[in-house]
Amino acid sequence: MNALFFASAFVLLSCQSTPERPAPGQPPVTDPTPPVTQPPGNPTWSFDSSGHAQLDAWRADFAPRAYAAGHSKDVIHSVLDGIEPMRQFLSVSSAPVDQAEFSKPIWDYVDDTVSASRLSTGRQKLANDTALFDALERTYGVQKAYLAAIWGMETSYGAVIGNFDAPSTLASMAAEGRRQSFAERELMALMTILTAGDAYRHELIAGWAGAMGQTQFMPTTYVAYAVDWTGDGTKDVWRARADALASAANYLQASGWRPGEPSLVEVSLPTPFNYSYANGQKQPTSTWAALGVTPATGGVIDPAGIGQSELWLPAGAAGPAFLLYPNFDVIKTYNRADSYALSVSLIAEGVQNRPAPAGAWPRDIDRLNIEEIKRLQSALNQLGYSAGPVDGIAGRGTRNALQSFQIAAGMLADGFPTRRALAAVEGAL
Ligand SMILES: [Ca+2]
Repeated sequence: MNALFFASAFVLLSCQSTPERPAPGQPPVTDPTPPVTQPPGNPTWSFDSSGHAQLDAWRADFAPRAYAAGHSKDVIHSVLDGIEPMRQFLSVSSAPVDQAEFSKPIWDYVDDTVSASRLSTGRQKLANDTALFDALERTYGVQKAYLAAIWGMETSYGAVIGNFDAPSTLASMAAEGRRQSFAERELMALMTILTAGDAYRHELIAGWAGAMGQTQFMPTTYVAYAVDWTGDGTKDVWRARADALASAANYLQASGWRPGEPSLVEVSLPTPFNYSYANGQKQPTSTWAALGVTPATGGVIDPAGIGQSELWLPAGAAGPAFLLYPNFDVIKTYNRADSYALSVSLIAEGVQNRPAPAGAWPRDIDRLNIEEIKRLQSALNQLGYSAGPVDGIAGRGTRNALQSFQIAAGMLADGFPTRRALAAVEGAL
């Protein structure tokens, strides 16, 4: 993904045609470079022009470096011959690349991703593939509802895996420059995949940012975690749903998934409630109970007996409330957005016929646009509440700073950026 990471309350998308599609993690993988000693001498490199000077210049520079890293000349040519400039990274006409950014409230993101059709399809997929999901849950310890939820979120259960050529996509990202070393690492992982015979060159199909297959693995993630569940000798995350799902389960297990535990539990808060407890800090389950925090939809607030959790109010005091457990952070190794982990969690509930969230979103609240969030951040910084960079993204730093201001001002301290909060902060300058 780009250096843009989602804020907890607002989701920043670059544009409709190229939604943020972060990698399944950038895990601490081993260097995918094969330990090959090259024959002596420097081969000469010759490629047909891609028609894009910047891409050609980058390729001429990268090919010998990939060779020096141990990849064979044949494989380097296989990956780099015929690459084309991709407009999501490189301007290919006189029309500028659309980089319009807009903020989107988290409830719109949840509405879009936790749709009725996605839930009903998920239930069907679980019912049709019970044996597979049960076996994956037994093997990797990841509950099948969460596996189905990630599959549904990433590619609508394999229906939308993208149609970009992965080498062209990553080469364009590299040539664009801002994420050059990341993209080059991923390209070398593609070379490793071809060398291992896991896929043919023409099968390297990806989403717009290079993530591949039904569970959207970046190439380095594929090299480190992809699994041949079907036993046919290839890790076909594109066409074999069993390989893709096993690979995702293997990745989640390696990222620290805790078997049998929920990622979150929706709760109800008493009135009045001291919202300053929703500050990103964990509290013991006994503290939540003593404060009057109760489960929103029955059961108990800590069904797995984990012992502590963080209270999260994704839309402030007027919206639903959740206790976050460690698996929430494991989901975020797939995609660093809180909103993504929330949607995966809600889909996992929904495919088990547990409607969530039970609490209503504050759809009519006077939330802030990007310019107003920048004003809020600037004012908080001037007042000595460190909101971090003035970037128009109301992430945790901004919200914690606002909450500190609200506590000092004796206001309802939920850290949620509304016009009323902005007026109070600017009024204190
Ligand atoms: Ca296979």
